[in-house]
Amino acid sequence: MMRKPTILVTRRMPPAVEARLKRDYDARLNPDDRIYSSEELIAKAAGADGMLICSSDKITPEVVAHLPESVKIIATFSVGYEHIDVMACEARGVIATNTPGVLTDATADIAFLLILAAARRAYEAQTMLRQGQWTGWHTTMLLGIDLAGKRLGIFGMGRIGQAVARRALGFGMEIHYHNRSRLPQELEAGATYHPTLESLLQVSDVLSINAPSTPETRNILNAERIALLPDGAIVVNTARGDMVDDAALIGALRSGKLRAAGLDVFAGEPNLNKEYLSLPNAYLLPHIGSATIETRDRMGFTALDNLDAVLLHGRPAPNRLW
Ligand code: 8YV
Repeated sequence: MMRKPTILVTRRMPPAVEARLKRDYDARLNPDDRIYSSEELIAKAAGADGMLICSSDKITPEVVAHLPESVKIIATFSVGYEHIDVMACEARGVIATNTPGVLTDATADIAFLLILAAARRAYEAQTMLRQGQWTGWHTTMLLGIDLAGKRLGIFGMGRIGQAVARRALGFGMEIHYHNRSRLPQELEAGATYHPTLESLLQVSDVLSINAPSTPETRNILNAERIALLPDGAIVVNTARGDMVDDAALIGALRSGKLRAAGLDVFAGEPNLNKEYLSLPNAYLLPHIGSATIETRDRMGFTALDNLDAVLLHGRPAPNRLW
């Protein structure tokens, strides 16, 4: 019988994913879920045919250069792939893959949770109640804003941006977006295209960041661009924290330029800028956009479909990055 290919699995996986890994591969699992250093990644990959990684693993050009020859494919358990130097992989002939499509709805749901929480002051309300400070109802207690009739600006109109737009239509919002290229009319579904981010910001009562993190988008929401937003706007981010200049966002939340923010992602996770913690108008989540039972299984299975194609079936990976 042919030997099972060996996979280095850098993080603990959902049980159903580990079961499939064990069935089809000689899987080097990480039951303690400790994050490996670059040196450990390289050492543990010795003799492995493939790697199943997460966004917490940094696949730098140095790591790629030192990976054993045996590694043919690196499958990341994520749609984002800013942690992988795809060019370095390409140069060495290592296939890199991601998991697009399967976490669209879960992430769009969290974007909406953040929009609602920010608009309706959910953190302040929850805190008041839990701290025993709710002394009774009155007409001006904890007033938020309506979403119906407000303009939602979506920066990055890929799968997740479009799923946020679909939800927003149900809430009676008007959709605007900026994307590298304009969508075909049927996908636009009545949304207004802005050829520049600056133009989008000027009409965004609520801004939702759904773009990928790239060298071009890093720190893109800086003080000058925040100043373009309407006074009292809301900023929501479910994509990557490094697209936001934290000091500028915190300043705008303090000054009242912005009404509120909802953030699921942060620069330098999990070590977010501590100043966010003292802001009552910041609704903060620990990167749970894709954290549902069904979605995490689908992410693992999609990563496995990529590994299977290359290592079990000798076929092209369905979600190859180059
Ligand atoms: C994951 C994500 O939680 O898919 C992504 O890009 O950010 C999240 O779904 C995480 O990155 C898992 O590796």
